[in-house]
Amino acid sequence: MTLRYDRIVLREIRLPLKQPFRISSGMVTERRIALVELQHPDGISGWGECVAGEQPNYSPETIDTAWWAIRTWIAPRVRGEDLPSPNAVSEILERDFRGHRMAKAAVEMASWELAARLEGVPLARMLGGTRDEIATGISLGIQSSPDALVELALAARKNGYNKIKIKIAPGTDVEFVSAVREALGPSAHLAVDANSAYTLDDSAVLRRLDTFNLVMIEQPLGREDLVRHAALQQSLRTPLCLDESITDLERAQDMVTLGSGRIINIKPGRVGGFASSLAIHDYCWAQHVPVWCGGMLESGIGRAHNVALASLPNFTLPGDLSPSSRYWERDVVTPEWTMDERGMVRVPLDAPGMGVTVDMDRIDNLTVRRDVIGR
Ligand code: OSB
Ligand code: MG
Repeated sequence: MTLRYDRIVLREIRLPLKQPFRISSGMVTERRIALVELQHPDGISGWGECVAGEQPNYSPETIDTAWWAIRTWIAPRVRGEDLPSPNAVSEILERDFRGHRMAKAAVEMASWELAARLEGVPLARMLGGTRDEIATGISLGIQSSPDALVELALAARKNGYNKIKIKIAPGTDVEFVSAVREALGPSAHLAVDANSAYTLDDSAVLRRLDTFNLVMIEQPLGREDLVRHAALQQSLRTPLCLDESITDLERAQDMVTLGSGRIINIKPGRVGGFASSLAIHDYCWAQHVPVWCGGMLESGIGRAHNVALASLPNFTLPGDLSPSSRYWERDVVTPEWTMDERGMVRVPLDAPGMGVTVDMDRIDNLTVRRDVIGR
């Protein structure tokens, strides 16, 4: 069956987080999530989730700019066309529109999900995934004290998480990381993520962080600043991992050329979708640069896409793929996402598409706005 959608339903749902999540540039207590449903003429739907936040503090996009971009340019551009493959979606959108990667990704990833359903194959397999379970890490938000953070880190280890990532910012860094390292011992896989909160003037602090044997320091400097990241990487033993800075394949190539980092956090929403993620994955694999799949506090729909992507062979580091119950009282898919005592999440391989079912009653209850493109 050809890939085609004549009707696109955009919905905004609101999902309160069990615990507020604080990063260096802002705090989230409730996720406002835009969901994309692409409807094939035969009654089959493909689902996508937009990862843009409410505020432009992680990237310039927000849910409201993405909503506007999807309904005004992106959805009308690809709706009602016979598409030879989901790759055509990213080709068209990249050629015709600049930026708006999270908006494009929501539609592009839904196109892959729809294509997988139409072909009757699991999304993970369609993307080229080879694993049937993914090692999972946790990303712990900024806490009020080192003791509070230590308590969460100990609980995370007890739950089986394979990596603990600590959000840091100037003033909540060395003391906090040191306390967790002390409590968890020298062999625990610890990482930090600054979300661009530092500059090269903070090199004294960054050198202290270099002494904790961290598996990586994620995005210490500005999101567009590959040059200064390269200078910093030169002065540190710890690998730098880039998140915000990698918006497409070219930026990944620039990172390698300049030496701005040694690891990439691939978030498909950030790079425009799956085609771009696959290109970055393949390039990094050839360059011996390990990648892992980051999270954006997704609902069970976005998580399904992330889990499918993380099943590819060069995703060799644990992903930020916490189970549904870490974020939500109740998720929007069945079954909910779970993690076993070894900190592994199973890749659904016995159903076509993303492998979980969208709970339409739950979605309807949570929907605060809706827009339909097409008839
Ligand atoms: O930098 O990885 C990040 C959440 C919101 C914005 C940026 C980031 C994050 C996370 C959350 O770290 C990870 C998760 O989804 O559990
Ligand atoms: Mg990050």
